Amino acid sequence: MSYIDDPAPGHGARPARAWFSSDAPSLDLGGQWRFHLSPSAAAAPDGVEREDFDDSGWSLLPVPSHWQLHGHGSPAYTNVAYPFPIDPPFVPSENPTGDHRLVFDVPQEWAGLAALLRFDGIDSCGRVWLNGTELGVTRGSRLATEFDVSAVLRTGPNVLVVRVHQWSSGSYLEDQDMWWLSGIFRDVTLVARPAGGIDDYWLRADYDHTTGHGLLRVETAAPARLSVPELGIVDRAVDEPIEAGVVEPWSAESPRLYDGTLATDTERVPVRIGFRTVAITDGRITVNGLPIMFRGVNRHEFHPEHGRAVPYETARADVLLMKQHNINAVRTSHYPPHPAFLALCDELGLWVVDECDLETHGFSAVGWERNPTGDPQWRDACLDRMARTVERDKNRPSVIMWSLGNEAHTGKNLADMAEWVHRRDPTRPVHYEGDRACEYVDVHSRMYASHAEVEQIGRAGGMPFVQCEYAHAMGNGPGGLLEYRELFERYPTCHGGFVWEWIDHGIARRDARGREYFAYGGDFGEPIHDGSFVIDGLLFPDRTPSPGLLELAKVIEPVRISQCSEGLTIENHHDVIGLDHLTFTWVLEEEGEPRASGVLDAPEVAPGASVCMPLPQLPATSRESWLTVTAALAEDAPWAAAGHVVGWGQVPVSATASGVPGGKVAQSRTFAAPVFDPVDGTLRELGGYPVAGPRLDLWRAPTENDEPVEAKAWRAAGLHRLQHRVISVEHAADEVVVRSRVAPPAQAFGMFATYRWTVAPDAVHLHLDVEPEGEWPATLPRLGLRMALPAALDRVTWFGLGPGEAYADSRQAVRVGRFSSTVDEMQTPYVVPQENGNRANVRWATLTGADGRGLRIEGSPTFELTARRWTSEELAEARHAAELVPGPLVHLNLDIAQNGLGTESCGPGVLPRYQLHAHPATFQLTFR
Ligand code: IPT
Repeated sequence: MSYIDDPAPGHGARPARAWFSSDAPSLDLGGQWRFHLSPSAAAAPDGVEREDFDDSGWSLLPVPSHWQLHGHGSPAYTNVAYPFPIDPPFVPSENPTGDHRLVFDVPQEWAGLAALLRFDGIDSCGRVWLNGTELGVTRGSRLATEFDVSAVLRTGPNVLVVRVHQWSSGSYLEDQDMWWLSGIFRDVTLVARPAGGIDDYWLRADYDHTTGHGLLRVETAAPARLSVPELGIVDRAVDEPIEAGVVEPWSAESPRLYDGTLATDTERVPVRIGFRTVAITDGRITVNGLPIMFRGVNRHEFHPEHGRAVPYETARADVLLMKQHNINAVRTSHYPPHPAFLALCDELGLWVVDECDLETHGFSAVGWERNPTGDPQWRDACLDRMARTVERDKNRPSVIMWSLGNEAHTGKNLADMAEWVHRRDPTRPVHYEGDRACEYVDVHSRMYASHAEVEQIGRAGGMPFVQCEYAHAMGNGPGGLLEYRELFERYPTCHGGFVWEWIDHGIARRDARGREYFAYGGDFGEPIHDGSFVIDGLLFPDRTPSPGLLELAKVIEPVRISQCSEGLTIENHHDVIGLDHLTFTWVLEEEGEPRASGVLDAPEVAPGASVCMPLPQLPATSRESWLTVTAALAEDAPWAAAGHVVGWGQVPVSATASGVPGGKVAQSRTFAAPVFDPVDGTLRELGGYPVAGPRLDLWRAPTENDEPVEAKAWRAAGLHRLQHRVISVEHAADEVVVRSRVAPPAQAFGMFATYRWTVAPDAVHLHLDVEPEGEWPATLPRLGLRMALPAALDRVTWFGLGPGEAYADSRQAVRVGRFSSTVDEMQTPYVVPQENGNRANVRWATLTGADGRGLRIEGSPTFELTARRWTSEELAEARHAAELVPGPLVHLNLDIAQNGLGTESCGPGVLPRYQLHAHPATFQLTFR
């Protein structure tokens, strides 16, 4: 059997060990390498390993990288399906094979030093030679492999050759839902190993929450000494546990690290120590004695240009963005990340579930027959991957749980992996969602459980429960986050969960017209692909936060401010820390205009506690007024600057705040009389502007959460092609009444819509009555009016919820205020175009041109507003955002309501309370 197909782990490598740096010399071998791609292993050139091989005709390729992102072959995306036959452990002969060559110089100081060559990630299988000598074969794409090169390395020029195969037996174990991308995609480092150095170490820093004491236990290969100056530990032998005295514990909320040094006579290793103890007690996961709540996300490693070759600054940006959006936990779906990411989690504070590089999801297509996790011939590979995960990352305080992998069904090899972890590292619980019966794991885990199921699980109690994936953030959504949070908080054994997923894996490309777009499955001509299912993150591919991330940040905010009988409630939802790092300020706005502001003297609130306090002294107002209270960082934190808002709340403070429209508008202009079509009664001119509509509309460009179920029903019902029959048009002096029936073709159900226009000198008033007839078979995407205005009216100001979009079940992140934007800026650039940009509970809005003139629309009390330069039909038609071309009109939807969003792209649909059904309704708008 070829080494490519061999189901065993790779060979030739040194045993796995901790990832660390030291004062021993090292050489980063990243940079421009010579590269040649062959369509198969058989077609690859002979003799590449020879030092004198002539590679001068080869291309240059940066390392680390994926060759598909540098013009060699192309990326391919599948979620579950293997893009090759299920014929384990064999892979196709058509196996793109990339030869990489580098000549590097080793300085004279290295003479006589032992050394190793470390590869932090090669996808999927690499055969390695140094100076013509074969070192071995790597497998386990997202795991480190180290070869001892002491006998082969020399000072002066050395020739390193790596032959990488896209497919190998390892591919069967790496069926994660992501792009298939190959190559040497993480660092390559030459590391000197001084004799008597610290080859490997395991530093455990326990925290006893009953005494506040820390205890250090250090395992090293060679006798070593530890110094932690801040703790008065100086050059202490580590052969026995070291009592550290009273210490500040490490947590995601307070990531206290003590700097130290682990040393032998020949090597010094800087260590960052975080004291913490993880336990499961009475069905609850505790850290340092306190139960914790995961406000987490699943993070794949992704960059829109570099794929999984994620630059350090990008990894850092991820951690900062997470912290800035109140996220406190990461599941490293579905493989160990670059180790530097975990060091950032230690430093900035995130709970980490570190997942092994293992997924065999494609076997679900054949009823899990011959699934590697149940087949003895794959046992070593499974255990090897687990050991390499644990050994590499064992020193990270942020890692508080190991995960065996993802979607690999259940099997003996998984049970053996769990057993190995339990023996090797009893300090951290084991997670694996696929162990449905919880036979070998320590926590119960589910993915995409509906609210009702979470409720059941929470009620039943027992083991600690996490949703390792939930709230599928594909396209516009997720909806229903608030209701998940309520359940997580209601039941003590519920520990929250991890939203699927952190970022859209869209690959930056330019189309024939030079427009930038983000590619997804199928865009590279892949014969088998899963389309946009790879675009399901809280960040757009360029790391712009989506509305879904803003919603999540608000839902999980650790300080909550709301109304109570005496005034304001402040709740502290941190697990560990108080609120004294926050400054509370308030602002009173009258119809969205600031009237007064001040600092709130908030009392200290312990974690899990709340206080109710009186409102500040406020001046009287007459129009709709809201008090907004904001909790912001009082000082710069390592992850955000002073002033960064952590939580906020609004309290209505005027009689009109219940939604009764605001006060008078200053009228400075006359309003041209409206013009109605004499035959069908539709409005043709409003305020002197040519307009189309308004008329009844039920359609929206389906979201990706609508598509699998709801949108099918909507299309079957014909809601995308309504027809309007004018029943009657009555003209009176200052009134026009149009009665119509609106219905899809081939259906008997319909809706009567009566438009009653009243014309005043300074305004036109519309009173719409809607009356459904017959059996409506499905929910409605929306219920409201659509109309079109000249494109020049593209500046929008509104008083309502904002600044961002909001939907019935995703409405926590917006607040009542006065906002200004433009039609272009009101679009949310979902990678796959779909309904977006809805502004909710709008009391009034103005649409004006450059001259400041335009139209004002008032609700009675409110309406929902979308404005765009294309129609819903054009929006639904486009496959990429760049395809949307502004037309000559601004298209408005003025809605009574829209259906919620839900997460049915993978998970539950819209909760009943947020579903929109055909119902009799009255809707009033005034145009000025
Ligand atoms: C689940 C996978 O674990 C995850 O990797 C991703 O593919 C997600 O689905 C969908 O985006 S598995 C699914 C069968 C619930």
